[in-house]
Amino acid sequence: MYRVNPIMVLKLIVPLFLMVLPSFVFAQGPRVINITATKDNKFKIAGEKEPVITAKPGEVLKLHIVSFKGPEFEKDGTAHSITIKEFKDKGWNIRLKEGTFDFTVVVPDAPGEYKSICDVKCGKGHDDMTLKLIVKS
Ligand SMILES: [Cu+2]
Repeated sequence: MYRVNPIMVLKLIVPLFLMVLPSFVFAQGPRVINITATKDNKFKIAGEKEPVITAKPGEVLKLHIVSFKGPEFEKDGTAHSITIKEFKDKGWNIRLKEGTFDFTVVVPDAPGEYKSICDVKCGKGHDDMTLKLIVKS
């Protein structure tokens, strides 16, 4: 009958564990960007004068968003959006209700400047409710 030798198993598992261990110890979460969607329909980004996110190609970001309803919103309560046309299908079409939310996004690989618009009619200021994503390495 075949029996598993516990020593053999240890000899296999211990080196594997030691190889994988540093990736746990040194693993850092994604960089957090603190964003506020204000009730007068503006995006504010902590630490920035203008609503600009600067990131490296392929960087993973956690967008921590506090969102307030403007004077107008959609029937289902959607208040604003962060929508970058070019990357709509890659997670850059974030629909915001009122509240606090975290979204994890991946920055596009192609360096450049991308404009995010709000595609929810949120009232006065809506057309200017933009945000800029600058991708550079
Ligand atoms: Cu809007």
